[in-house]
Amino acid sequence: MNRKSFIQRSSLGISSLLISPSVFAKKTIKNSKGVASFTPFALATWDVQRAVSTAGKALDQGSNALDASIQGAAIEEADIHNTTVGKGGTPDREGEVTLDACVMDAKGNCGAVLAVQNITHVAALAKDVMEKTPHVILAGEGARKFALEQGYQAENLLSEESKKAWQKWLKNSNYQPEINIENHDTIGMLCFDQQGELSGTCTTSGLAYKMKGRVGDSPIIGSGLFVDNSVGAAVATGLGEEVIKTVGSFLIVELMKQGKSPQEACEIAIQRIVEKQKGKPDFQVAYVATNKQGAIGAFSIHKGFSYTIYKNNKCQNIDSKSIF
Ligand code: SD4
Repeated sequence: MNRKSFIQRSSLGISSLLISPSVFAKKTIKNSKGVASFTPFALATWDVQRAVSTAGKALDQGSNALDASIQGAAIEEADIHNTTVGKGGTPDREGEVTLDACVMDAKGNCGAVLAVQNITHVAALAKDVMEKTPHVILAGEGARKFALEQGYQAENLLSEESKKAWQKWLKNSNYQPEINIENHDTIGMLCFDQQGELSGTCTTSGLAYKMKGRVGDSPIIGSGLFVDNSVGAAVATGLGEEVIKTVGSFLIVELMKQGKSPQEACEIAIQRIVEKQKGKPDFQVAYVATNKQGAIGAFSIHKGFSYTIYKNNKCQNIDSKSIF
């Protein structure tokens, strides 16, 4: 550790102890590298307790925040019954499942994949783009080709369940954003590790029955996810078009940087979307955020959004506050 990061870490530790002693309860414990050990936690959009516990337990065992968030997200990506993420995801209106994901680490590095077909673990693929290419984003066929070169297996992502639902939808082909139903279950996962570092992952099959080629906020750094390790991190779920227009996750982290709590920052970011609408919006957007002191905020336009947190061996799903 260089002197600057030592000083930053030391001063962070002192001020954080004053703010939230429980988060830093293990501060005196040293890990194998002799570095002060923070109490880790994992946090995600929606009721995904298996995924969040997986990430949280990995953090308890010393995993770094980025790997833990990807490991947690992978649980949902592999779950064929989760029709909003990974394998079994809801297809576009042409019947093809295309996945979006991004990751961002504590150093501010990021990677993303857009509209990828046939690859289940797109969060891990986004990390590979970040680490193994000179780029930040790979889209479509290029992302798929890169995945295959890296040894990922090509798989059919369209489950029988999702195929049947799509065939039913085709009868009317009625496209309307829905509130809180299955088409709003993007997994955004934020992790804080024993080294006191924050990272995050966002993974989704995007809106159900989207136009072919449509990409939402989830893989867009600053919209679906943003991490600033000196401040905090935020993730989004819901109608991506509205999140992109307000660069929601970046906005929340910047508001925290200016002194807002995670809760205040999430509320302002939701307000920013709602104030542009005439009346009550007929779509959902929700955010979850954390700061470096471990304070958590969540807010949504409509009722029905919840988030999950794992800390100190306890996993809980909590209903978010909302405007309506
Ligand atoms: C998108 N934000 O593609 C995503 C959708 C979502 O659960 O949250 N789905 O716009």
